[in-house]
Amino acid sequence: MTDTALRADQTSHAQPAHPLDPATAAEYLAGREIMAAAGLLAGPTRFAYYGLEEPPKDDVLAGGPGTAERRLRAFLINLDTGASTDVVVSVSDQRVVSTRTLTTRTDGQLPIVDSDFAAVDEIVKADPDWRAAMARRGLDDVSKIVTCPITAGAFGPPDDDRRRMVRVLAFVQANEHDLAWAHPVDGIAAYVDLIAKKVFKITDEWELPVPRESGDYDDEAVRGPHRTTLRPIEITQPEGPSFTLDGHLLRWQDWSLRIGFDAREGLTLHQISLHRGGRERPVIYRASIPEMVIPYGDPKFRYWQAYFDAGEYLVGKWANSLERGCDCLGEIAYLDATVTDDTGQPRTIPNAICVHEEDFGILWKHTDIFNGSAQSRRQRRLVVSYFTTVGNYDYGFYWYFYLDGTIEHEVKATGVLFTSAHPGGDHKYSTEVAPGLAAVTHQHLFSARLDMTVDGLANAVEEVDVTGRPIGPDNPYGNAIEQEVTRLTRESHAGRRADGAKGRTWRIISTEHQNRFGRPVSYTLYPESAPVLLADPASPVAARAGFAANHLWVTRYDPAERYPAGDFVNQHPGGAGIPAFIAADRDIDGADIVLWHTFGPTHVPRPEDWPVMPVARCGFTLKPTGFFDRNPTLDVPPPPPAPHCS
Ligand SMILES: [Cu+2]
Repeated sequence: MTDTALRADQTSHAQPAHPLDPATAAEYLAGREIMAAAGLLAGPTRFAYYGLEEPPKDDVLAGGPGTAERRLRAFLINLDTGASTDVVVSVSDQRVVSTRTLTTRTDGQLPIVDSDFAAVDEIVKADPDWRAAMARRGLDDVSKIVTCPITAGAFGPPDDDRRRMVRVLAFVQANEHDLAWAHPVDGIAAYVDLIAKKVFKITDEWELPVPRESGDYDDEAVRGPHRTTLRPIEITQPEGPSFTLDGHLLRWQDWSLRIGFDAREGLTLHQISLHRGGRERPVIYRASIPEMVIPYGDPKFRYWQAYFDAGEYLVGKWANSLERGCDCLGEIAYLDATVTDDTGQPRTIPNAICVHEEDFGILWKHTDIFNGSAQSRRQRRLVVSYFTTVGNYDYGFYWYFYLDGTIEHEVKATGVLFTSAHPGGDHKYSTEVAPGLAAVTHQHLFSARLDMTVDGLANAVEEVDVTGRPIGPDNPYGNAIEQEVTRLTRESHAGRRADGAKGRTWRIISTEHQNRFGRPVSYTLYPESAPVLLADPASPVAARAGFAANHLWVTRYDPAERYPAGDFVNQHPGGAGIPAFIAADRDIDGADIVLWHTFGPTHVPRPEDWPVMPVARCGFTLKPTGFFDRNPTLDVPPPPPAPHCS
């Protein structure tokens, strides 16, 4: 149980070894200097985003000279004027490549910056009307109140007039250890202009008692004494793990992939390939979860509550430092992540990315009734993961790679419910989770961007339904089960919903390579078929979260199309991202295509989710389908030292 020798600090060279390696601290500093020299950082200018601008796919695949150039992208905001600029610099060529000034009214606002949080607390607590409203509720001591700034969305006049703003809710935190989420001050929100640095509106709609019961789950008085009946479980790999990490290149069994990390997207995986018989077979060029929206379903007062955690808050920036034994068990290799603070100074998050191997039960097993052979093999998976905390929630993002070619993505949602005061009686929009404390029904809708390369760039998507057929001349006993295969040929027809009743899946086929049966090699996407966005299609949130209207979209690859809700999500009026991407209705049959998959739970909170929520899982699976000619794991040996398994 020692840290393996694969610690990745050794990989933080100033000069990255590969064009897709994450930006280094030295590169962030160099890029910052270029921006400063160009006069882009004058006054109180802050970095709302700063990250690697990846080279175009064609260049990377061709290994062309363009890949030697390293570019960074920054979103710069002047905190006094609100001037917002999208800048690309070339660190290797020492120049500003492009600058674009946003028209925030139509383009959207840049993400929330770190300093907004502290500023908002001061601004709200200094506002006399807000203080008076708190005093009326018996809350005279504002040092016992915490403020919670929430992105504003875009609701149009008279609700907002397109200024850069947040809406601020309040919670009581009676002492340092108290869990503030247990004590919402309901009915009141302060609307803060982040540029004018003042409260410009207060909505004070009702007063409900502040729920009193403690939610401090680490207080023995709340949780009771720790149970003493759990005996240790230890995972040992006496010969070390079976993977190797060379810089950011990870190899395990037939798999190879590159690990990236971005302040906005979090973990990114690149060039995921399988190697068999001396051949490299690409599967996915790039995989990430570039957006998520969490819309809440109470039509009163907090109708505006919906966060886009990647585009508005940058999920990667809030990544946790993981601890062996607590967060990950066994032989772990960690990679650090480098992001920046809002002045563009690099900040290293130690042990942000966890790589390890897990036993995963039975891979295959059979006791043959005719030849008497009894065989059993163990499944294993390679796990690449990170955890992040965005406000009240914590999310773990896990990518799994299996011996049989399966890829899975799993999100583990945990943390603390967002709370309000329960109005009493049967309230159809929320659950009472503690006396007088409510948690509103909401959704967590993630968007996976899967830039597929199944045996090359020429791919297409087939929708596969499995249906029973009525009794008829060809089906006299009614037992027929038929596959209905529909090719998705254009972007306008590729916005699709899952259908659990039809076992609907989507097959990503190569239009160039066949298996030994002469059929296209493919991978199949298995969705979970949970609800898509439940907000009315005419609602402001639906306009901004166009990606969440369907489980699947397929677009033709364009390096500029990276974010499913658009580049500038904060306060965007709507229509950006997927709806804009598919407007050209490009041909997606036999092309270089990207899949966008919406998944995630519709969360009706349970009392058991309070005061801290046991992990809720969601995700999707990609399985090889005729990608191999037969079960690719026949060569997996029986597990020693248990000869009776063979
Ligand atoms: Cu939830």
